[in-house]
Amino acid sequence: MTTCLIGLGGNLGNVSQTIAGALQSLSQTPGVRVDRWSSLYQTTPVGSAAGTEFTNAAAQLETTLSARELLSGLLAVENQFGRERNIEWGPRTLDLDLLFFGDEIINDPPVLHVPHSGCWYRRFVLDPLFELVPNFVHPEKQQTIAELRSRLLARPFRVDVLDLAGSIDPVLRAMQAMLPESELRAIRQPDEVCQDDHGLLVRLDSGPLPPWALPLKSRVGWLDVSTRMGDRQQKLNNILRSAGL
Ligand code: PH2
Ligand code: MG
Ligand code: MG
Repeated sequence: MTTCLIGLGGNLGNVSQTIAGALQSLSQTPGVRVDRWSSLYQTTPVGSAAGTEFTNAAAQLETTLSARELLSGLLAVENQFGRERNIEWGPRTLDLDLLFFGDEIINDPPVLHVPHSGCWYRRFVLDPLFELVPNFVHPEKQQTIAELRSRLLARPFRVDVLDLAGSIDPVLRAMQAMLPESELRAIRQPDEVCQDDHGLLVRLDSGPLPPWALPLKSRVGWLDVSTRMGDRQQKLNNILRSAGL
């Protein structure tokens, strides 16, 4: 048996009814038991194509399935509730994300990444999780859900952006002007990284890391958003919005 945590969300149709129905369907999936679920959260849509306000929740499951089998089960329930996949990060009736599969770290691209890559800095994930499992330790970040969430609540909200190409300043200046509650800094050398763990450390570009940056890879808060979505400003905007700014 493996204890799993999933995120539930949607912003099309009657989402609270859909989420209740999805939990019911999951509990009827062979090899899956739904143990606990959080209350529903109304959340700010993250992503330029995401549409209107979302409803989000989290649930704790026990399963005898493998992570891959469970993922197929989640997909089947998404389809049952009319999920369509035409716009990336677009509006949806139901999204079921496998956040944690026990304390396993699984990278089986393109579909299976556990822990879910965005779960450690998104309030729409951490708020419902905090209600269920505040002391659960994120196996990669080595911080509890409560610790990860409290970083998002701190003000000013600090984000260190790894700037390997030395070109991020204009983006940071533009974002900073719009978001006085945040403190955005470009990091070009390891000694510029703050030693405490209160902020997020993110990377917005792609390519190999230079030797000086390799030690940062193991740091709590590391985020590589290099391969997904449009331009850097949009990426940073998504991170700030999903952190609750
Ligand atoms: N899911 C997305 C994109 N944006 N925004 C909120 N508030 N909640 C979500 O679940 C969500 C989102 C892609 O899965
Ligand atoms: Mg999702
Ligand atoms: Mg999903």
